[in-house]
Amino acid sequence: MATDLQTAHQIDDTGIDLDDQTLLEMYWQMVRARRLDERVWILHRQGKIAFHISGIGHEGVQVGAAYAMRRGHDYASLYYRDLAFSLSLGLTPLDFMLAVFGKAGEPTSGSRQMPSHWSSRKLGMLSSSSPVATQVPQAAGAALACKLRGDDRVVIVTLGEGSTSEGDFYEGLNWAGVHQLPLVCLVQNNIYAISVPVHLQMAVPNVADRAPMFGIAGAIVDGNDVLASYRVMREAIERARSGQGATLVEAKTYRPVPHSSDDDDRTYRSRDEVEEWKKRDAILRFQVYLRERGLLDDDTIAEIEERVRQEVDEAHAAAEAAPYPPPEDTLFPVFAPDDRA
Ligand SMILES: Cc1ncc(C[n+]2csc(CCOP(=O)(O)OP(=O)(O)O)c2C)c(N)n1
Ligand SMILES: [Mg+2]
Repeated sequence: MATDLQTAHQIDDTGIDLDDQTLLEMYWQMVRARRLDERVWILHRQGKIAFHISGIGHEGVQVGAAYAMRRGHDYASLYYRDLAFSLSLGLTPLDFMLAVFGKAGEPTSGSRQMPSHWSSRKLGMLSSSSPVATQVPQAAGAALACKLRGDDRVVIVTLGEGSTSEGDFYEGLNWAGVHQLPLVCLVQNNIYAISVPVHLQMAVPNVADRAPMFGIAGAIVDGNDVLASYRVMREAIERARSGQGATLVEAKTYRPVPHSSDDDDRTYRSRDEVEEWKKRDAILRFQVYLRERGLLDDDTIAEIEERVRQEVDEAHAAAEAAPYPPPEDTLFPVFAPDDRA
């Protein structure tokens, strides 16, 4: 469902069946991801960590998408912006902090990979690599495995709009169309690939316009509306689960911060543009909605902020105090353990 972003400051809760507790939990997930992310920016500016790639601005679509999944059952193949998505699937703030500090005990690779290369067998998160869009054919392969096994799992794969220029995107979705795979490809269109604006990336107005050429369904959603994102993703996931094939979902959103800690976004976009998008921030919009529903007020907002601050403080302190991996760890793990025994 297309949404006019110029006028969409409200939350579209049409057909949403989430109970009050779940709505508040989703709000907490978004705030937790935001505050954790902000803390990591500070750590970088203090010179305590080497690199950060931020998910700020993308929390609405990611939390909406994660809650649309059967978490712990479906598979997710995520990309570096997906902090809020990963936390919603069960990654902890400490897991992430260990990664940004490069410390021992980091669960995805013992800090062998850069931060934000999410993976967890336990949480159903496929391992990821740095070349963008390689996850799309990998996820299509996982979806084919689900289909061949005859289970009812769905694979959700995410990427940015710039990454849809890669051949892997076309190969993966072509395969998904041919084999009617239980795959949902979620493109988080934040209108920039580092400094390259979307109009230099593609000659059609929407990423989802390409869905018909793969023979799959397409949908566009306002990614700064958490409930609209939830609904569109849930429809796509149920379509996949019921054997009706893949969907290409495009969530329109924005990254109000630089691409990464190594980027100066003032060289390629105006401050006015950034400020304009900040008014459509997903957390603020959800907060207004929850206030109107009587689920939040100043006191409960402050309580949630305090709970989140404590959680971020604890994760930060524990990761900073943790040891670095021993040097010999560089020699392994190179191969996955043989778990057939
Ligand atoms: C194959 C490949 N080419 C280039 C890069 C460098 N690179 C990393 S992120 C990125 C931008 C991707 O933009 P987009 O897909 O829109 O996602 P966003 O960062 O905006 O969320 C680029 C070019 C890479 N990692 N892999
Ligand atoms: Mg982008």
